Amino acid sequence: MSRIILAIDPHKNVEINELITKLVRVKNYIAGIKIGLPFIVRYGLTGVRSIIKEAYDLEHIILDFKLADIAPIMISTIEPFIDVGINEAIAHAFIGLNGGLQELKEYLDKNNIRLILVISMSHPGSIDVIDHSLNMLIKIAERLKPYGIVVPATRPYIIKMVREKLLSKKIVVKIYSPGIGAQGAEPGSALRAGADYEIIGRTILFSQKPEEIAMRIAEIHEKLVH
Ligand code: BMP
Repeated sequence: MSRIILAIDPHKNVEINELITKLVRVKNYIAGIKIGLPFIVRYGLTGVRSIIKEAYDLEHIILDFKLADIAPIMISTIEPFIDVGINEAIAHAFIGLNGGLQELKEYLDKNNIRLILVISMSHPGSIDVIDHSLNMLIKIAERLKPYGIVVPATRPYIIKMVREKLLSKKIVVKIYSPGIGAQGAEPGSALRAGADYEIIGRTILFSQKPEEIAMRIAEIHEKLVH
């Protein structure tokens, strides 16, 4: 079973139809899609509806605004997307619970949308800032019990550490790991470290043969998950 979450981030002048065509070509090899600001600022709500129309039967349809604001503003940001067919949304863990994530989670729960929290990021700058607060961010996850967390494939030791810490508290969350391919991590490496999904964008989306790449990665995943 594939554990690929396809990050559909358009580059420069790409037409939405090209992205939709690519999605259709790789659909059999992916577990879900993730759309975020680059997609939404180009194609708007209409574009979101068109892409979800092609992906509605996938298990994970993720809206990635990496929300990081006071609760009413996060809720107002996500509200127009509640009925378009998304079932997961990403927010930053570092904003904290009271006045932030607590209220956001209650709102998402009410609307049957699962919350995913960013605990650490895949770029090197995360080591200088976010990762210093890793223990605190893990505590946020322990208290809020989101459906999932984002932990980078570029630093598999963090995936392992976070998974062990949460398991020791009997907290089961899905771990989504970006950083495969274009950012340097090998396909399968995050799953091996304890992740549930690998978020992959450019390596598949910008390839001339997206289905071949997706199929090869899905085969790697199949050997790793039972
Ligand atoms: P790519 O495979 O093209 O590098 O894309 C990675 C995707 O994962 C992008 O959508 C990006 O927003 C997301 N992501 C990331 O790269 N690092 C993080 O720490 C968190 C992310 O959500």
